[in-house]
Amino acid sequence: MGMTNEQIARVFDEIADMLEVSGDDFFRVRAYRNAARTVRECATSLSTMTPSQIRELPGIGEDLASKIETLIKTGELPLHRELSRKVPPGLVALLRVPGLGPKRVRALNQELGVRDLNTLKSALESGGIAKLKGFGPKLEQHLRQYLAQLDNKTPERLRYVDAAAIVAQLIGHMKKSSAIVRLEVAGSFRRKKDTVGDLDVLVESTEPEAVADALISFPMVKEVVARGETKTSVILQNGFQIDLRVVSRQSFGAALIYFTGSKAHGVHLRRIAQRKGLLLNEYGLYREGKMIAGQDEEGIYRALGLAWIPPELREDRGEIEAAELGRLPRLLELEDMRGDLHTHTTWTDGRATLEEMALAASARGLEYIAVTDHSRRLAMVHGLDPKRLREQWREIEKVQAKVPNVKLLRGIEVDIMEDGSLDLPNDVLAELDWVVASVHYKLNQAPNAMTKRLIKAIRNPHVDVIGHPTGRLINQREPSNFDLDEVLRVCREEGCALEVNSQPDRLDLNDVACLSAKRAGVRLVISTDAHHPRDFAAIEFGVSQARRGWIEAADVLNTRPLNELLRLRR
Ligand code: DGT
Ligand code: CA
Ligand code: CA
Ligand code: ZN
Repeated sequence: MGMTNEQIARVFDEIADMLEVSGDDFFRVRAYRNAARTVRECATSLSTMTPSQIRELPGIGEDLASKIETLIKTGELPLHRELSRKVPPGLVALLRVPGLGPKRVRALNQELGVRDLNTLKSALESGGIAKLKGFGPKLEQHLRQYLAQLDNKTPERLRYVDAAAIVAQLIGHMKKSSAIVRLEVAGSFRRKKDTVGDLDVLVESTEPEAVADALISFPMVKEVVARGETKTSVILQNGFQIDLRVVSRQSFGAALIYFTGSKAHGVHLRRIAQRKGLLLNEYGLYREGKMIAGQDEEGIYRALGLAWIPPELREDRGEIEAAELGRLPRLLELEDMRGDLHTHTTWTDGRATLEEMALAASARGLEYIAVTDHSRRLAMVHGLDPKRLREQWREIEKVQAKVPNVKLLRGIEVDIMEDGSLDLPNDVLAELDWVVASVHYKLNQAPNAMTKRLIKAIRNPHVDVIGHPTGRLINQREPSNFDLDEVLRVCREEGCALEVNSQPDRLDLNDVACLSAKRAGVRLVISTDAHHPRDFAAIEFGVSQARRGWIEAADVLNTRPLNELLRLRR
């Protein structure tokens, strides 16, 4: 089975919490807390240690050692399971409320029936708390303020990448439950939206109780907000919500369509069903009360006269009409990407050398990368002036000899100045294989000025692509305002491309702008803006946004082999 030290430590911590709330012996609670700390701080993975080595760990006696062995072997512990059944999870969460220790939590539970944050709130409203032994008006006031402040925190939508990290952990946890036949994360996450409001998890199972238990025991869960027969909702420590629904095999496809959404897509599908005299809901597709499809998505779309629609397209932006006519786009795939045309190195603000980046590109099977460090305007990161740029070309030559299978293009990410001129002279730009031009300062110019600024850069014949065109940073900075249609028109006229920057907090252009670019006949470049070898993996996020924007391989320059790419340059 194998568990990480952190996972083992968490089980011990949870046992300590639950023992504490149920009023267990102080020394026993402390023994589990100490064990959790020992395990967490142990530099070797306990799963690889012999039983006698485990017994030698400080504070780990015979009893704890055999519990660790059971955990490693089976992934769980009878004591933990038993306590989880007895102690409501919301009660443990109350331990973390400032001012509430185990004694007070127990008193609240026994005297006032408080089980979690919600019931604590009701108890405060009905005013019984101040009268409890060991409480008082001051603590009551304190708790009120604390809960009010929790309410005011509107949780932000998570970046897709952060949701993906939670999903990976959730799947790792849930797959330990044998009750789960199939699990899909639906909702905006499956549609690969750039931000995700909450997770909608669908599970096929005949044991909904066991599936709900599995979710509730997910270590990141802070609070259970709803638990019904087939639906359970929890809130994680970071405020993010997970909605779980358990469905039967025969309805799985119908539920998947319904909960993948978008809502607009679902409403449109139901209208089509009605037109055909059918009824579509989250359980299936019915004709005169008889189910004619429901187990899989394809069958339902087919019965509606539609081709199966990739989740990224399900926004009711014309995909249903296209599916009816058999004219869905053949969406870009990750494997179509042949090169990366925006990368940085330690010559400016990258955190890996040119050689490390080239080797990483080679390991990922890229055919070419453009080395596009910053220009001199970005003095903070030692942007390149013409002299240092020429020095970099000598290093490119050397590294190219060592890494022959990835073509290294001499490039630059040149700054677009406030008036639209570029930060390096044209004769220098003319010597480069690839020029990205980007705005990095004064992003909040008036729309007219920004449109002019971009257009002037686009009109420069040496510019191949505009980098991160709107400058937005998800949850941090709004996109700059400009006339996108006008910019697209000039891009088309000049043959200048626009970038889809794949960094998880940029995703710029976004999905909708990708679609506008395609309709305007403007080519895209999908790049990672990698500052480190591990950043190359971010290409996945750029490709997802492009897919949401109906982009096909032919719309993207760096799906082309190198010779074709260079021929297509202006
Ligand atoms: P999010 O969570 O804000 O990022 O976006 P979604 O799309 O995941 O929305 P969510 O979690 O509220 O609901 C998941 C899916 O469930 C949604 O995409 C479509 C379906 N759904 C939810 N509420 C309704 C509704 O009132 N009518 C219909 N037809 N579908 C709904
Ligand atoms: Ca959702
Ligand atoms: Ca939801
Ligand atoms: Zn940049």
